[in-house]
Amino acid sequence: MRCDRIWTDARLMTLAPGSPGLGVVQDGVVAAAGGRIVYAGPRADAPADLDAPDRVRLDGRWVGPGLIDCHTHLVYAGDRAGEFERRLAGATYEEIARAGGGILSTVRATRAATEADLVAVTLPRLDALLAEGVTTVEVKSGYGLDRDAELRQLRAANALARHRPVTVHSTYLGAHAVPPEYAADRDGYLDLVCGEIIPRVAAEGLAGAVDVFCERIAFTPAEAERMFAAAATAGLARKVHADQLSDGGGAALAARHGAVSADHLEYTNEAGAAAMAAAGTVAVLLPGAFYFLRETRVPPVEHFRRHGVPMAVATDSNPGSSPLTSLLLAMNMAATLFRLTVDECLAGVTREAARALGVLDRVGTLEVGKSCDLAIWDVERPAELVYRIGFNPLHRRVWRGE
Ligand code: DI6
Ligand code: FE
Repeated sequence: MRCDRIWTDARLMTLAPGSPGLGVVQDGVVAAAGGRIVYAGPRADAPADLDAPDRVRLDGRWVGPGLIDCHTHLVYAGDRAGEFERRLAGATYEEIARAGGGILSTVRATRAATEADLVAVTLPRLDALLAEGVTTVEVKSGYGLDRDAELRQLRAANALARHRPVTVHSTYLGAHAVPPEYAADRDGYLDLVCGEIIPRVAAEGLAGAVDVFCERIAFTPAEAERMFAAAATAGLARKVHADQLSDGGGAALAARHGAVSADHLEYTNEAGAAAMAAAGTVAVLLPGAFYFLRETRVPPVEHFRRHGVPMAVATDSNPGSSPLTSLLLAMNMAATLFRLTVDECLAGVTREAARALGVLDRVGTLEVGKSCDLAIWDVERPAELVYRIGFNPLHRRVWRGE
């Protein structure tokens, strides 16, 4: 079998569904043709005629799927370091948000930026993720809030893939906050989002999903339902920022609307977890926000396990509640703060993150037919990727076979 490139002498974590743990292969080979995996498995089982002009010996290094950051707000302008200082002096995140700071302060800066400005300020953040082996990233809008600024933010997100070798999935989060000009007319804002922006985002192919921040300081479940109905009509997937600061029934809401994921979930109750399991909704855990807001209530990981809810882990990279651009550190926090196992963390930034984006058929595991997106690690054991803090053992990142 003729292919483009073969990696040999590798230890694999295939993450293939059905294989136990990480799907480890001790003496493994990966072969790529046309950017896709044509073989990943034991050397002993490889096709005898496997051949390629380019053979890379990995000297026993570990090879896993490229990492997937399935929840970020990477595109924004301005910064919130001053707000951080106010929080250090005693103000709370909710107080700052209610006083017109928080998300709305980033909205002011983002509205003033051009698409090119947004791309330029985002690339260093994206590069930090890529340097740790990220090959797929989700990016939400939600800092424009008016039609043109939201569309601009989504265009900037999609443009990132023209500047760097990475797959970008964008999500429309018009329901991040009520914009100031609609403060006295929430229904008017929903009319704009549902009647105009969601159909336009779908028609122009600017995003594949709609997300709603369902919370006391953001949107009610009834408001979220309106937006999910519009998203479904437009053929877009649904996602929810659910139960982050209070139990608003967000997990059950996500399940009822067939959401691909519900994210945060610190305050989710057991019925919500059961509903998610039945609906196949992925729990996206965001320990960076938990850490940075100094939350004390941890997501109900035990309920997710018991009911069989798939768990992903992401950075939630954003200027207000999680200024984090390290998926390796997110894994360490998921283990240390939420008590996820090493295998759960590693599956959470690969296979389950792909599931949370609805793209498990294309990425997230080392399986034939998938995009050849690899992270090659200089570690002795996969556990080191979760255990170390502030250390980057990436040897090489491969995106679509290159
Ligand atoms: N939940 C969060 O933690 C972020 N957005 C959201 O819906 C916060 C975003 C920000 O503070 O800028
Ligand atoms: Fe978020």
